[in-house]
Amino acid sequence: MTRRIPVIEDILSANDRLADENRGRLNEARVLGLNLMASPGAGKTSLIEQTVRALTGRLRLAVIDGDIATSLDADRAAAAGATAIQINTGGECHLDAIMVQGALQQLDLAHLDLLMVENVGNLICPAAFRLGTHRNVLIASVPEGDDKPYKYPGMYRGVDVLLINKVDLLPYVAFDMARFQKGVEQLNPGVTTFALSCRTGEGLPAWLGWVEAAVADRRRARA
Ligand SMILES: Nc1nc2c(ncn2[C@@H]2O[C@H](COP(=O)(O)OP(=O)(O)OP(=O)(O)O)[C@@H](O)[C@H]2O)c(=O)[nH]1
Ligand SMILES: [Mg+2]
Repeated sequence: MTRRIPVIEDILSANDRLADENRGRLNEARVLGLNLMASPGAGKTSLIEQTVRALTGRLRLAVIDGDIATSLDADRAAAAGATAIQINTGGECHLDAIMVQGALQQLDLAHLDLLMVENVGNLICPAAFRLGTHRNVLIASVPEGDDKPYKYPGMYRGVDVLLINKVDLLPYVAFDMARFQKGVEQLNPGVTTFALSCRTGEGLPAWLGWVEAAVADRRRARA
């Protein structure tokens, strides 16, 4: 008889150990790490671009970009002004702690305040693998539909911050905000939520304020 579940548990616990090491390195340098997760095309890189443009000069930022192939997203983050490292997963549907560990070795953490990690676009696998970052941020977007909390509960349950992006499209898309928020509330009551548009800039200041406050908390925290 095969023993499949213990193997999966071993993989996850090995990943957890590496995630703890990553967390230790970030804590030592007092760098806030954010793990940005979302469906393909929800606006992860757009949010990174907006955040980098708004906070460069106030914070020292770096980006780790996870994708199956290409350096397109890291190129966008770099063009916006961040130090950016691309991880190509070679087909894997999520980042894991060892991939992030390799990228951290290429960064001068002592001279950073904020590290944003763009995970591979999907709502399933990234939720299962801790990276060592401090906060999980989920970017939902209006065109995806209001049923996503119901269909992908694992992702919605485990996040610390929820962004609802592309609110500029609300007049054109059948997205029932009340239904969406009811689903979120059942899974993750009271989760910090910001509705915004990376296209128009609506709602971005509240997100940027949250980021700056979280960075300040991290810098005050003991290593
Ligand atoms: N209308 C509108 N379009 C947006 C908004 N944010 C992002 N987009 C567009 O959505 C598309 C996907 O945005 P990305 O930022 O590349 O999305 P992503 O989540 O990084 O995508 P992957 O990395 O491929 O998973 C682009 O065409 C963006 O211009 C928004 O607030 N409103
Ligand atoms: Mg992207």
